Amino acid sequence: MEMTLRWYGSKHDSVTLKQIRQIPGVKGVITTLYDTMPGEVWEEADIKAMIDEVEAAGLKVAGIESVNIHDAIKIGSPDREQYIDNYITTLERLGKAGIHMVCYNFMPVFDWTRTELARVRPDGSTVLAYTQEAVDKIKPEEMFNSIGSDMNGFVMPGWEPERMARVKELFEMYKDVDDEKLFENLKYFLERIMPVCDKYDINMAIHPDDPAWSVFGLPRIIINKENILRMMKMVDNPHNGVTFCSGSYGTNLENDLPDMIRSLKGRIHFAHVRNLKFNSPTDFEEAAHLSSDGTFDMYEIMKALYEIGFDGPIRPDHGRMIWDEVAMPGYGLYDRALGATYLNGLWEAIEKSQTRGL
Ligand code: DNO
Repeated sequence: MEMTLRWYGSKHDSVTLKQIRQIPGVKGVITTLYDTMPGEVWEEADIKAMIDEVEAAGLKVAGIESVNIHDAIKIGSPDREQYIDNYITTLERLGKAGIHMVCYNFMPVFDWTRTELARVRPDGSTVLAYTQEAVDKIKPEEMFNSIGSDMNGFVMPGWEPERMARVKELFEMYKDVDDEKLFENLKYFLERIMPVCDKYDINMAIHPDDPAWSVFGLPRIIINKENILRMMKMVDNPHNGVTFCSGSYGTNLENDLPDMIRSLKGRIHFAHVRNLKFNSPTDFEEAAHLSSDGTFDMYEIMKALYEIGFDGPIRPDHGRMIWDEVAMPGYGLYDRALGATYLNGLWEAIEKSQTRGL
């Protein structure tokens, strides 16, 4: 595996490449052209500038998170052809620039959803949290207003104000899209892009829906083992793979994370590893990465990744806000650096115990 950190670019991130470079074992970043809109073709010059900046800091671009999918593709409207063509051009340019992993999601309207961005934990740190009870009490168009003021002045990915202003309109656009239709549209998209992925060896890594169930009645399909295996089979190409995100699949306590990892052998192209603490099955908060701080057995998750021979980029995921840091919620430096170090420690122990036959 290749340990990385997500970075939003010097214009948007409070964390610098220099700081990332000093986290032991982190050799690369996962980034994106944050100023592009879904559906746009990425300019070659912008891709090059992004790579040059990262390389000048002694790091590499280990993959893109995300090249976002235009709603027309998810809805399956006639104008999707143009947006798929644009996506293919972007992939081609990324492939030519030496990028081989692209993360994306197929969630309608909302990307990841949280009801609190700064819940205080017993140790005084603050974390992102979710309760179904809070979602049930508000209308989708109120979602942004209810958490927007806690973003510490940053624009969070998937929560761009321009997009949130269109929530009502987006719901209307998705009104005829159910789970089956969404699967069908995903299959159509993947079949169209696989040739360019084959040509440039680009691993597509779909991110799970977070939380892993329907929110506000919207269809959500990337939520469990059954659905993800269906997706792997429906476009049976190794470039059609997944981002294994423990914190997203893990929102549903019925998902057996190590078992899911083993069943996806060869198709996990990217891993997000983090822990959650459950107060009830529908009330969870994001804990430190350490197993004992939350609900998941992080050792078993890393061991499953090791055993399937996972060799792609991995990153610690959302961190707690600690040590008075002011940053984008979930994406500060300190707790993610602790997370990377912990995951590296688990990996080293697993690797040495397996190779030395202990
Ligand atoms: C949240 C992230 C998601 C993820 C997208 C992938 O922190 O994990 O926003 O990047 O869903 O497209």
